[in-house]
Amino acid sequence: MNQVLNPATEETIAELPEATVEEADRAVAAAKAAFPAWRAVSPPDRGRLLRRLATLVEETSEELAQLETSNVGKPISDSRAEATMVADVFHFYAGAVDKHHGETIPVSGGIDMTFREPLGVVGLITPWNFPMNIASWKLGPSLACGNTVVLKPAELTPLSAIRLGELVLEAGIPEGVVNVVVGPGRTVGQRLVEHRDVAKIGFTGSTEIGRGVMQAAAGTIKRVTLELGGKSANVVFADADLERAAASAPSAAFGNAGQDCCARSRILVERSAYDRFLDLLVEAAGGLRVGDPRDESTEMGPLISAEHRERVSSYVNGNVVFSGNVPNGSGFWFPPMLVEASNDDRVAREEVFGPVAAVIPFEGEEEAVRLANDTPYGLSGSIWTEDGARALRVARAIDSGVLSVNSNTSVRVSTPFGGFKQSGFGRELGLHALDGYSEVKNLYIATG
Ligand code: TXE
Repeated sequence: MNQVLNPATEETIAELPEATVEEADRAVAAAKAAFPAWRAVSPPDRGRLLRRLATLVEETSEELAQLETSNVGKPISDSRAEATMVADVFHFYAGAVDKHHGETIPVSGGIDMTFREPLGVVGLITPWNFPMNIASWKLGPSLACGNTVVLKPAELTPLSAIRLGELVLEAGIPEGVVNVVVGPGRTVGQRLVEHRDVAKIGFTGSTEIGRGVMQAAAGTIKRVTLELGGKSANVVFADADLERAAASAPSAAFGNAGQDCCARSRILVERSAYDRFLDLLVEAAGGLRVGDPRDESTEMGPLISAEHRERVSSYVNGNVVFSGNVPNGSGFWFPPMLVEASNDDRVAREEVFGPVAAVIPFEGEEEAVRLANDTPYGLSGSIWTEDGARALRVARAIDSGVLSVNSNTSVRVSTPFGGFKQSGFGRELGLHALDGYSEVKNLYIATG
């Protein structure tokens, strides 16, 4: 039995049987059987079903948000925003179904055209940090392209995926099109990656497991999209609006208790503004409200598990310039922390996945770019400056899939999201995601 906990109280909120490899096989078989009929549904009708799903998510959004908060420990205001995003994602892909199409290409002797074909059965493997959001980012384009799905949520946070699976059926999407299998990664997840009837794996999780997924996928030349870890830089130049940059830096590093692949966990600050910025940053971090995730004003909740807290605490050494307060008693609490560091320190090199951010000085634009790029990751990042030309120069020079200027946001429904380097490859969200869930077929017709 899988005991599902509320990380803010350590109470068991659900007990679920763990799926076996045989059940994973049955889910794949169901998805395979459902595929011919699902791919044959006309694009406007597929769009209509996705739109109905989006509307159902809207109608169920409070329930979904409460479920996510109790299972992940994230503040209710965040969960509500995430539920809204799930609906928006399904609305977006409902509208995209008939806008992702082929082309005709001028050739001699005939006519050449391309088609976008679905892949077949896709395996979607999701992590515990944004369970329902990340599930929707993969479900939306998978279904829009005409694939059928086996979704395997993380063991710690399966509840919203199960509820989404129910809503899929309620929306009228036929049985077998979406199958949710709750089971361990090393058995059920691994089985999906190796299964010969699974055409593609859409994976979000750690770089370490992602590496194994890529290796295991080689056996069947499976397509993979990997959205992996990050160690994103928040680059603050001396000419920036320091107040704004400092006010936004704590939530960029400590949002979701730092369990965010886009966390700006390396705060790079130009030396000439370093002392002033650090004062502002510490003051802003002190204002962060850590506590009961059900409270509307809470900005940071607990970590996901005791084991994870142990791992996060191993990163704390060096010069801690700020450590916040956390509630007493049960719950996997860990205080937000700012540590002065060099980019060579472990806290600046590895993904902590907790509320511990490194503050690192730099000297000038060249060093800023060098430090920002001195990491195996390349997922996200920010540049704060009032100089527009510099913002563009630095943005082009940083090897990262997603960047923002004078903002710490990373994810929007309509824009591509994904990594460079060891943060993975393939893009989620926007129209780009559709490329990852379809195959291009080229057809030539001789007319001579
Ligand atoms: O990730 P895992 P976890 C990072 C972060 C975190 C660490 C561990 O550093 O501390 O990963 O988190 C499934 N074959 N990120 O344990 O282990 C697993 O069941 C197939 C970064 O959640 O990578 C789960 O469903 N699947 C991150 C999913 O993979 C397997 C998000 C992710 O698990 C498998 C989360 C296998 N052999 C964690 N083994 C981000 N980039 O957002 C496990 N899984």
